[in-house]
Amino acid sequence: MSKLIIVSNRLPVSLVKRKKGVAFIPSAGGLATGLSAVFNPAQSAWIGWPGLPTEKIKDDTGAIERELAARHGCIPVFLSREEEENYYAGFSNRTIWPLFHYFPKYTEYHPPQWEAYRAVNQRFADAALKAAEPGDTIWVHDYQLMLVPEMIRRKAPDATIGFFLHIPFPTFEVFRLLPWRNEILKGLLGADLAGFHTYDYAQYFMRAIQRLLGYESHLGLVNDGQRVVRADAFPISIDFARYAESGLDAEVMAEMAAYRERLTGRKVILSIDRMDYTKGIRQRLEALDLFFTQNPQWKEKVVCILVAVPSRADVDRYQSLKRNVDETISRINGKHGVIGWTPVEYLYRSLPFKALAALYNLADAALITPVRDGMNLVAKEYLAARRDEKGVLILSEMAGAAAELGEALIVNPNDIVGMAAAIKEALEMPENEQVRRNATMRRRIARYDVARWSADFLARLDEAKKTQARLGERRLNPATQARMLAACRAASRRLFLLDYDGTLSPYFNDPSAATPAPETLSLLARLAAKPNSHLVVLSGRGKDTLSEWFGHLGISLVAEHGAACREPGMSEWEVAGAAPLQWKNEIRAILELYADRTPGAFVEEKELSLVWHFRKANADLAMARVNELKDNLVALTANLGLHVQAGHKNIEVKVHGVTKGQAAMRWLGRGGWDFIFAAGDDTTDEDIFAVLPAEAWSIRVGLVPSAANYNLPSYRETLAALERLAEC
Ligand code: GDG
Repeated sequence: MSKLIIVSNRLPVSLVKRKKGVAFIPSAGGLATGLSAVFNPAQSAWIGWPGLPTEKIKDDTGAIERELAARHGCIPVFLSREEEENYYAGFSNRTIWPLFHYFPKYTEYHPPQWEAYRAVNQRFADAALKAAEPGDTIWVHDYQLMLVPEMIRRKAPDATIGFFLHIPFPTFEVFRLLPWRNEILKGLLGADLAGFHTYDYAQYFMRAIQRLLGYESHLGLVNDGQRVVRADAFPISIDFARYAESGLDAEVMAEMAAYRERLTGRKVILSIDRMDYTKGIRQRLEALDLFFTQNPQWKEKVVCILVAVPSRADVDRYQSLKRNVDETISRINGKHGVIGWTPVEYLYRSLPFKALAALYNLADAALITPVRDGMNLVAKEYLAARRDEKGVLILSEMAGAAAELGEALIVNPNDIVGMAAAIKEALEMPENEQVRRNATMRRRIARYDVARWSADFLARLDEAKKTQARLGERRLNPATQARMLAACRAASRRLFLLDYDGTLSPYFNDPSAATPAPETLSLLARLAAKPNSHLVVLSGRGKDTLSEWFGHLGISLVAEHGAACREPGMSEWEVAGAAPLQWKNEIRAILELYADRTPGAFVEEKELSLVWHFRKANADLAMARVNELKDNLVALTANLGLHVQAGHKNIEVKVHGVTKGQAAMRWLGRGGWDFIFAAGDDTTDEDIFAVLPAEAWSIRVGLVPSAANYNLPSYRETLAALERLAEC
């Protein structure tokens, strides 16, 4: 039976040192609580670090491994103190965490820590490879393990790998600050499905790929030329029933009663987070301070219970944050408090679940105002716990949860005045309005709980695999290639129709850099020299370039996507039609205007066409301009007998009816070919595929849908296939 293998930095249980040996306790934090709810040890395995450095475990590792496997379904990856310091406290929490939460000032860039991150990621990947059997699904989690998908893929090319990021994926301007940004993106692209909490994060991820790696994405599918990877939003949720039922638990009720007695009728504002600078605890305290200053009538009538769970205490930023929070709370309590009333009741520790549930159930408002948060589960847990649908959620717009919880009082966590006003509004909100808002949000969370979230992710992963399989079936595989070679060998007249850029050569930013390699020229010469064979190179390039590159090979050439042809023995190029070209002045002026407004774009003039190239331009700006330009051109060209065609990072305006397909008919029309091979990577090559007889061997380079019979991932595989044809 196939199984699910979860890979995350921490296991759902953590090792703690006891007087006699070690013990296991449930791990804290959003990822552990979220995933534990869907983890079934009978059908899954969980790989992760158990939380104590090897130095503290000494020689007990074998026993720990056995106990983790038998009692928890877990496989440990043991880390030394040094690995923990460099990979976890270092690169993960001093580089990625602050940067991805928009704290570039806190971000440190240390090459040795990056090396440690890589080495430890490799250890997690090796553990996953060891545990996985064919048919298993590997689900890698979070920012500490972003290289793992690619590391697994390298050794297990067919593995099913999902990745989920629990923190925000930042915008390009922030992400680009990372010196190792390309490696991180390539690491993630090893997955079949990359999941994020919100649509925005998924968009930022695809934008970064486009800008940094140059891979296009369409409808959430990223194509790196070899594989198609899906990126999508899956807002993580909670175990709704567990929280919804918590208020019925006798122990929870007893806790609530005890709290109520001590609170002597005062209202409660609840604040719960890990002690982290991303959670906006200081700003929240400033807002409380202002609230009490502006609303003295609320003094002694309300208390804020602030729970801060110790976190990453070995990172200095967290130590200084803790000092700062301690001081701010003392200041506020000193300033506003009176004997018998302390405005902020501060707990710096992790509470048992039942105590937490009691607080959720009795709080009149929850003040959740992170300055940046991937999702924030506390917000959802608070709402879920309230069977009475009462209580007011004050939520930061910078939390991923705000995308789903629009009925909350949404605040900007940097707006102290706005937050103070929201606290007042929450405390004074009529109960029927509280219920109206919460009922809607609770229904949403109940429907999309954590079980649905994980099932949804895994179903999409399955679908992504199927999409790949469909594209894979169209791949020119070795068996089909063998049939193709046999057909080529048996044929008496062979025709080869080949595109150049992207098909026989990679793309370069500077088009003039794509001069054919000597091996490619030799390959074309050998193909052309095969007895009874004819070779045609059909390109969008101009006559002069093609003459210069291929003129000496004795092959046929088609320039400008069909505008001009030259066969061996012809002294001149034959130009298709001799249409008057006045249109060029008008169109050129528009294209030049757009080139001036788009740094990096330029206009190329050809015999029968004008081309607007944007491969060197900023991709976002170019996309905006392309749409505008296309609209403009379509309106202008409609009555001029012109055709606007989008190519690979260009837009071409040309005389109607001039296509590579129409040019290919010059040879196809002569008939008598019993082996036809055509390859191209561009939409302009689809015109060739469309006019080929059904039995032709047609190949679209790049894994995209096409009228060709087969696909090959890149020009490399195409050259290899041609090499075999030349030899046969
Ligand atoms: C990361 C992302 C994303 C808190 N205090 C206690 C306690 N908790 C539990 C809560 C909740 C979890 O810890 C915290 O989850 P969050 O989502 O709020 O925050 P992070 O830990 O930063 O989680 C976050 C999450 O991953 C999931 O993808 O939402 O954006 O940063 O479940 O209940 N639990 C107990 N005692 C406490 O005192 N028992």
